[in-house]
Amino acid sequence: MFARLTAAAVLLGVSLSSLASPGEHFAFGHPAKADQATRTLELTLGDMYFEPKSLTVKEGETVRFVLVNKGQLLHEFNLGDAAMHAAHQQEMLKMVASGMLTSTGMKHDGMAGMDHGDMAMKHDDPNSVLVEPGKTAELTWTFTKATDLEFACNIPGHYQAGMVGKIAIDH
Ligand SMILES: [Cu+2]
Repeated sequence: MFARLTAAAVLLGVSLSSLASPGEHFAFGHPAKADQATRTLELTLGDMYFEPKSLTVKEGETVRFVLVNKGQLLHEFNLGDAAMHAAHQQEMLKMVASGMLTSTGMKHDGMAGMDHGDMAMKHDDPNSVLVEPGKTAELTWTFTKATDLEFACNIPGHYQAGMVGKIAIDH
């Protein structure tokens, strides 16, 4: 009985942490509106690379990232530290295993009928955006604190194949 309750609590915790609200704040900053950005940076996402490979931003700066996928595969642009990326890779593995995430896109069929438990599988983290092949997506972020940040693609195997870059934050 105790084990079952603990398992339920763990599941609930996962579910809640995945239901990030748009106003959510992270240790290194928070999402912002595109028109609040003071700089636009364009990045190319390709099959297993980012170009450029590293970025420098200023502490307090709001950057609008324009993400152009020139590859044949679905890619992600995700802001976080190495531990956050490792955790997100586990979530994405589950999405692939469930058939919700394919190599070229996200399945939207059946999403409307999801019950609360399935909501944990939704890819809606405010620090992340998926970019389908040939498409462009945007993410605007305010960097509030200098940390060891990386931008990464956490689709299974991509980070390990080289889809990760460093973000240096100037004071
Ligand atoms: Cu990728």
